[in-house]
Amino acid sequence: MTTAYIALGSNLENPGLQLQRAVDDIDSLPEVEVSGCSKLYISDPVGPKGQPDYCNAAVRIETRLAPLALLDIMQAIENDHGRVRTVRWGPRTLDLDIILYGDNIIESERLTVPHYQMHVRNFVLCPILDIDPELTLPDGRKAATLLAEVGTDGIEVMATHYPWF
Ligand code: A4P
Ligand code: MG
Repeated sequence: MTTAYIALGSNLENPGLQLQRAVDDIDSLPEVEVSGCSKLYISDPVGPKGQPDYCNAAVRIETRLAPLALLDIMQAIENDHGRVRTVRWGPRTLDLDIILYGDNIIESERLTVPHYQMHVRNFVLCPILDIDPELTLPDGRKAATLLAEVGTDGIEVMATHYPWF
């Protein structure tokens, strides 16, 4: 089994409920067990201006799926939530990013792990630190140190314990 972290984001069509449904969808996969869930956050959009605020959260999972198989399943859940891919960093009903996959470093055409922006995004670092305050990246950097560098501007807790609604 491998422990992995998935970041969830949504800023369309009732984002908080989209994320809660997505956690349920991930937990109901036969190949995946959710072993931890963060608080629910609201955050200022990074990327194109004029898009709605985001809801963000993260889950820790235990899985036997290989990284690309996990990506395929996460993309299938995104598609189930009506995700349409248009503008890079543009609005979306559901975004599921693989943040960490064990201590693996993966650089392939379809997958970069650790996620290439995780160290500069408080809306990724805050949720994974809810689950694991001592979390360390494969290169030895502590997630808590990265969050202290990035700060917590533009992000607020919406709900503490899952289920959030
Ligand atoms: N891909 C590569 N590595 C990964 C990974 N670790 N996890 C590839 C998931 N996918 C990965 O992603 C494009 C391609 O990235 C995938 O086909 C996969 O093969 P996408 O989800 O289709 O496109 P995207 O999400 O628009 O692009 P990108 O660059 O992944 O955007 P991000 O980084 O996901 O950013 N602001 C706030 N406040 N909160 C947010 O959650 N999210 C974004 C999206 C922008 N601004 C935000 C937020
Ligand atoms: Mg994405």
